[in-house]
This record gives sequence, structure tokens and C-alpha cells, in this order.
Amino acid sequence: MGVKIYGIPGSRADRSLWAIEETGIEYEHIKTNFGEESKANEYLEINPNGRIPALVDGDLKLFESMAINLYLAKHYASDLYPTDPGDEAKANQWSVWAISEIEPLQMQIVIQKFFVPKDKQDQGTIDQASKNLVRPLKVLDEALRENDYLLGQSFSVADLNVAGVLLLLKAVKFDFGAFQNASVWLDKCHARPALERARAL
Ligand SMILES: N[C@@H](CCC(=O)N[C@@H](CS)C(=O)NCC(=O)O)C(=O)O
Repeated sequence: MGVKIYGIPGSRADRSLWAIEETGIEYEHIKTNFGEESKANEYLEINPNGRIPALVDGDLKLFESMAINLYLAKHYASDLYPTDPGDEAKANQWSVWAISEIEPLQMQIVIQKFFVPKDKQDQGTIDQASKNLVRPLKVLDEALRENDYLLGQSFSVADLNVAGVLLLLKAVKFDFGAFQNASVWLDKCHARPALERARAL
């Protein structure tokens, strides 16, 4: 039984479709949308949250994009996974940081811009979330002041996870102008061929 990944491009599954493309392994992509398909009983046995993405590898069933990506990198893309325990802890730190410090704020903007009709959009919510994003984005920008990537000079699962979460902030055309280091780094990460392949799935 090979590796199976569930989800569709253009959703938060992009993060894990990107990760699995980085590994270069053969896998089965089971297109599952985040409406009815992710609520079907068969899928709920894989991810009881009814959300995408999810991964199955043999007996292992995994949900949460960051956890899926850390697993994929560790087992199938050792060049992206740190060997040093301190760096491994940093990869975990950045993954948790992205999902807790960035995701809730960016989702407020995503919901307004992509799911609320234009005439009903709440600009106040967008402005407040954008303002609140300044603090974490400054932290990211500072972390990239002396290094090309989050763990040093090469792309790792830490970059994959943070840049994977930030795909949505880029999609809502957030202005990264005040965060030049982060902006350059983000463009570099998002230019990776594996992401291009994932988006074409
Ligand atoms: N924290 C989760 C979020 C996953 C998530 O919420 N995915 C959305 C699609 S973008 C979903 O499946 N929504 C369906 C629902 O909430 O019912 C992750 O990063 O994997």
C-alpha cells in the first residue's frame, strides 16, 4: 500500500501536495474537496475533522498539514529534514508558529476576500487582521535578516511549512513591502518547481 494524499489544489491541501512533490516519491492523489467529499463517512475514517489535507501511509493516517509535511520530509526527503536536534526543534517551532501566529489572522482576511460577497466585505476586519499580522511578520523578517532560509543557507521543511501557510496570504495579495527579507524569501520558496507541479495537480 503506497502513500495516499487527500485534498484538492487551491485549498490548504496545497501545503501537503507541495510537500509530497518535494519528496519525489510515487503517491496516489485522491482528489477530495472540502465540501461533501470531506464529510463522507469513508473520508471521516481518515480525518475525523472532515477537513483536507490528510495522508495515509500504510497503517498510518494523518491529519494537519504541518504534521503531514514534517512526516513526509523526515521519511521521504531527508535533504529537507534537519539532522541536528536543535534544528529539528526549530522546524517544529516554525511550523507551530505559522499555524498559530499567522493562520488565524490570515484566515480572517481570506474569509472576507474569498467567501464574503464584495458588497458585504468588512474592511474593518481586514484592516485589523493586517495590522495584527505586523508583529509575527516582523519576527519572520528578522529571522531571515542574516540567513537565506529559516534554518540557515538551504531550503528545509521549516521553510516549506511557513511558506506553505503563507500561500494564502499571498493569494489575498497582502502587501509584504514592509518585510523585504521575508518577501524575497517567500518568492524564492514559492518559485520551487515542486510547488508548481502541486498546483497543476
Ligand atoms: N489546520 C488544518 C486546516 C485544514 C482546513 O481547514 N482545510 C479546509 C480547506 S482549506 C477544510 O477542509 N475545510 C472544510 C471544513 O472546514 O469543513 C490543516 O492545516 O491541515
